[in-house]
Amino acid sequence: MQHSRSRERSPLLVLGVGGAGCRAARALIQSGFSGADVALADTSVPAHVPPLLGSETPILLQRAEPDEGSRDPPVASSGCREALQTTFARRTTVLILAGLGGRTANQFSPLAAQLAREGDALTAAVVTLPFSLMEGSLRTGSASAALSRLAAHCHSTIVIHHDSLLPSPGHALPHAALAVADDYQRVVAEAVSDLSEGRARLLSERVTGRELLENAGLGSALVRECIGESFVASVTSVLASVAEAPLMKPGGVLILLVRGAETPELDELERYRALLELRFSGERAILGWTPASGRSEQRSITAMMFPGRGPRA
Ligand SMILES: Nc1nc2c(ncn2[C@@H]2O[C@H](COP(=O)(O)OP(=O)(O)OP(=O)(O)O)[C@@H](O)[C@H]2O)c(=O)[nH]1
Ligand SMILES: [Mg+2]
Repeated sequence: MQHSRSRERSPLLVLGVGGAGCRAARALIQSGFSGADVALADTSVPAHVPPLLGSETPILLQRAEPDEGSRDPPVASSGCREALQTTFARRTTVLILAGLGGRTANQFSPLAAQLAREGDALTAAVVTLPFSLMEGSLRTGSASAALSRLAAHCHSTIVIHHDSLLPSPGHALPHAALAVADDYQRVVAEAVSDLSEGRARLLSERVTGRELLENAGLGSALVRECIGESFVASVTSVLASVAEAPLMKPGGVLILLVRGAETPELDELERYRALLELRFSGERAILGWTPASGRSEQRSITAMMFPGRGPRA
């Protein structure tokens, strides 16, 4: 199993779990994301994956005994637990990516979260939930059971619902929606890492991105590309979609993270903050941005909605 490696560890580890999770983790790196180590955990070693920067740690997940259904809690071999623990050692943040619904993702992402958290890392996950019509109720049901187990261990868990990306409910062609979901997962993972590593500048004083993630709980995300459109206009329309969904309760947090804005736009957004605070009084709405960097300069807004538990938890 994995043992200490000679090169220096990054405090941030991105862990892909299962087929879709591993693909998402690789896509993140391919998009130019840096400043993190990447580990790919799956029950089989992919046959011909081209090596990527030589910086990925493969972790072979093994079940200790055959499992019949997928609803049982994971029974992992001790070697596989050890491999995860070794990979998590001395990390300050572990970000788990997975497509819930798969047997591997369902079983091992909650375990990975548990071990990361026991290792004292800020533990966050960005996961997808299956298409309910196309993938069936068995898969959807097992995915939501896995989500509960996962969220119980994570400081923050952000869900991307595949269903919400279909042009209409029951739409028969999920391929385009899958591509959108891939993109969402990458953008949201970048936003989470910007928050956890202090790269995102928040317009709300007295709170850091890390503190937000430590208390966020379970939420969902919305990504909006801003092509040829002002950010304030986009923020306004994102807010309208958020307001339509009666999601936010007192104690909830809404984080809007803007990427790719120019300085005058940021000034405009800063002025917009007062309005935002008024609109969401009682809840915490936090606007922030990620300063321009070498990596993807896609103009986008990521809205992360953590509803909170309301007055009576
Ligand atoms: N966005 C996106 N989601 C995917 C993709 N492939 C699979 N998924 C989703 O992820 C879920 C899990 O699929 P996999 O990751 O292949 O499954 P696994 O975790 O490897 O589990 P097993 O292979 O069954 O052991 C599926 O139910 C889909 O909802 C993909 O390419 N993009
Ligand atoms: Mg698989």
